[in-house]
Amino acid sequence: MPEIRESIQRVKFYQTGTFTVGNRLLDEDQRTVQATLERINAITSGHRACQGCGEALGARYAVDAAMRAVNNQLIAANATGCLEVFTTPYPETAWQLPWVHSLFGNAPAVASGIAAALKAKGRTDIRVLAQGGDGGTTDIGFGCLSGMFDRNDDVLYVCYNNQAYMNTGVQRSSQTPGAARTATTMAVGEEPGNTFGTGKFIPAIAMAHVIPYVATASIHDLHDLEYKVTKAMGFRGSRYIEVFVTCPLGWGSKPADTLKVARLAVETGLYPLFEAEHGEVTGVTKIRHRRPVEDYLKLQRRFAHVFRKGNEWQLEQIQATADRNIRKYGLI
Ligand SMILES: Cc1ncc(C[n+]2csc(CCOP(=O)(O)OP(=O)(O)O)c2C)c(N)n1
Ligand code: SF4
Repeated sequence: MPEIRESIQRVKFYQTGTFTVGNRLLDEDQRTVQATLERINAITSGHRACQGCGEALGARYAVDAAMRAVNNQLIAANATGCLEVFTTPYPETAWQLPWVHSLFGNAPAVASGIAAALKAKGRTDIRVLAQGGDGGTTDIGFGCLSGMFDRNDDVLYVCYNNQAYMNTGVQRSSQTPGAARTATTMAVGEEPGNTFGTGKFIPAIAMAHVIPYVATASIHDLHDLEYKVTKAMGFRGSRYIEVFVTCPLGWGSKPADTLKVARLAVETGLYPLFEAEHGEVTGVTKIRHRRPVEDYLKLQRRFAHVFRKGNEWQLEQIQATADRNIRKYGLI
């Protein structure tokens, strides 16, 4: 078991500037990509994401950081889903890099093909990014993703995890948490919302492939997201980053609470932030102020039923999940 270090905390609450964006008052080397002239605006303004969309925010930071890390020599493959739909309503596009729309389930295979073509042409300077939602990544696209990991193809795959199929009207995915209400897991019956004990945690499955780099990130800490994307681009071979992204429409949260909800997912322990290299955890982000899961759940209508009389057991199950993560990843 290697020594597990705490992920570097480059910006603290008491430092100059905000925790999330900008930081123009910080030294240049501490600023986010978005606060520098080097930013490429990979997703430019005018797209059609909902107000407060965490996926749009996460993708903007992730792709710009990847662009900077490889001197803007990047090609992206994008699975069908909200990110693709809100950025490319025909004949418009919000993308400012070479960008390919794949099918819903084959973004990893398309990216692998691009990487193979670049290798055949000897263009090792051009790098490849693939991205998609949790449905495209963990359900229909999982076979292609696992194959890409198995071959260790030179691709960074970024999954924007909003815990359901949002683009088609909020259906359950295998990343939907227990008790969450979706269009296909209604809040009715003895076990309202999604059942417990099902689903997949893809970062752990990615680690099981012993690929060079796996990380989880959240949009409430965009410095950390940029740091992990930049680090990922320093490796050759398959890399996987999963970004926890709030979806106000699907979760029934206020658009203004997008960052707060994401922060609480991490501070409750429900979404652990860590990094892993070659299958071993190498860093975890410790929880600064541990919060009970109620604080996170009460901001989202998809969990409203867990506060109803008789459903206390659901609350307990969710708290047990958070406690297990805290123990397993050593988050405190
Ligand atoms: C083979 C196939 N089945 C179904 C669809 C319809 N479809 C398009 S996007 C989508 C859901 C996308 O969900 P997710 O990948 O989680 O991304 P999100 O929209 O939540 O970002 C579905 C079911 C499709 N395009 N192709
Ligand atoms: S439905 Fe959710 S993921 Fe899709 S654009 Fe709206 S907020 Fe973003």
